[in-house]
Amino acid sequence: MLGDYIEGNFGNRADYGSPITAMADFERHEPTIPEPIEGGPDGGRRKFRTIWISDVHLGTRGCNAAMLIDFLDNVDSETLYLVGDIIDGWRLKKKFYWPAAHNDIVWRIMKRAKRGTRVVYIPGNHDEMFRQFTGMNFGGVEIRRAAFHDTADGRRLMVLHGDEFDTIMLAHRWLAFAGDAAYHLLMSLNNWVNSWRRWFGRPYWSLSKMAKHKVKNAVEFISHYEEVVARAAGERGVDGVVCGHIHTAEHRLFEHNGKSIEYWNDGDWVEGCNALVEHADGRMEILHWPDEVARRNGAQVTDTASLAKAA
Ligand SMILES: [Mn+2]
Repeated sequence: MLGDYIEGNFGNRADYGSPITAMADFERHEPTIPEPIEGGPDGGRRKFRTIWISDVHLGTRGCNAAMLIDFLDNVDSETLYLVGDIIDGWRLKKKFYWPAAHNDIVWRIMKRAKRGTRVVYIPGNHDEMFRQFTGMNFGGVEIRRAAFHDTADGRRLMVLHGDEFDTIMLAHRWLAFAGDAAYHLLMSLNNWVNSWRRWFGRPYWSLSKMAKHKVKNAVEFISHYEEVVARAAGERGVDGVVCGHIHTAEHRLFEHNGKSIEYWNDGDWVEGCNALVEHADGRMEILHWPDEVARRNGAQVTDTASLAKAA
């Protein structure tokens, strides 16, 4: 069919038209939730020098798309780093799940790139299929394996997803996948068992103990991971590192050969809904977006109350 099209009779308008008609299947879908106009009635967007987000997991039910849309509509930056696991290819391969809100997020990011924001996309392990396009540029979105970011106050930070330093990921890919599900199950079972313990006084099953052991292991794993990533940054001679991957937003300081190394993790948009931001002066901060929403709503309520009083 494609051969027919290429070798076909281009003089015949009818023949020429049919493959084009087939192309119309790829319709243009503008965002279902329209983007608010910049600098609109809500006083415009909070401007940052840099924003880092990761572990969005588009294509899964876990992704908190509504919260991320709210974030994107309320902030702006000169540079936006997408620090991996933005699209979850692992889950999409098993089951196709792509709600309108997930499409809206892609639209917002592409529009941002078009408006002039430098967008750097560093694929993670769940979106590793995009790593093959490293060095390329799609609609203003640069694809990189890692990046170096210079802050306004002159610090040099290494930016990467971080699965490169996940020993479980490296040794047993299947275990990383199974371990993730098992961990969540154990966490909920632990809660369940604890409430039963409250009723019966003593546990008749040792699962809670096991769950606690697993949680302790997870805490140790996170701590070890942070140390390994910071050490790698120290060996690279940079002042710090920004990563994602473990869904745990964090800022820690490590020592490497007498030099202080900053560890920053920008969290996730599954449970935490965190972003890492750099202010104009180079100061960095982890934002917990649900807290920001609560603060904003609180402020609005106060405003309405004062307005009511005035009236
Ligand atoms: Mn990851």
